[in-house]
Amino acid sequence: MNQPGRLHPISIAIREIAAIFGRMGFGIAYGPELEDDWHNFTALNVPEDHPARDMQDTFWIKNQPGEVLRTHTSPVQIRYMEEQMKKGIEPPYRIIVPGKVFRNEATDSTHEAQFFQVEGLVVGEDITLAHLKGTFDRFFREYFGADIKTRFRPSFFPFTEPSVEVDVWFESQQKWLELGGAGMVHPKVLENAGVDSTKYQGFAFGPGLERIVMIKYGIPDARLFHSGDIRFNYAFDEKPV
Ligand code: 2U9
Repeated sequence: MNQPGRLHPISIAIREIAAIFGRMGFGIAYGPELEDDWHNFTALNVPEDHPARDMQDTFWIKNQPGEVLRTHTSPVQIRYMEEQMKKGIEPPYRIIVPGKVFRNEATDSTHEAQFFQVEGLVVGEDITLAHLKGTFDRFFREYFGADIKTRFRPSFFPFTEPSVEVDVWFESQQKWLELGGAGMVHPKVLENAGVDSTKYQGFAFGPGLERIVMIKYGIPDARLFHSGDIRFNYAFDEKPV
């Protein structure tokens, strides 16, 4: 029997998330999955001896020193700022960056060696952590429903200062779930991308996509996303492609 195709739930989520951020004035940016050391690590203030660079965490390319499968989508924001500044286009910038990322680690029900992130970046004058809080509240309310609330806990990332973990309260389950990190872009990172950090500030965020989609639909195992079983796709979208 001929069955029409269906969108993968990751594709559905990226479209929904892009639409929500689109209504808040965000554009969308893409970049290469094969990255160089500068865009994946150095420009993002990840030092030479940081464990993230370790062989255990990063897929390096054989006989190609300095080339990596990107470990996050953050290098795309660096490329975006570099390109805008080269063209003489100053902030404000507002982008989200959905894309596949790679980690050299053992897989289980909540970890895959490849997964998706939706990162975001806002750069402008007088941008504060309050703008980040407002943006997250609005996004999660639209994606999960009006009865959620968000809270920030202090955290650390080399590329943001201060850094926060973002929790979302689910009224129906009466619990907080950790949904990703965020923070104010480190001034060194703005400078590395050619942006004047004395004039502009920014916030950035980097949740993993599978976790958000698993919570929305109650999906029990992250490995289902990349199983290649077409019946999985039929569970999420009524409309043929
Ligand atoms: C630029 C500056 C700052 C992106 C960010 C996170 C916080 C974060 C991890 C969460 C779990 C990745 O999926 S994960 O392993 N990331 O929490 N990412 S802020 O910050 C940026 C990005 C680009 C130029």
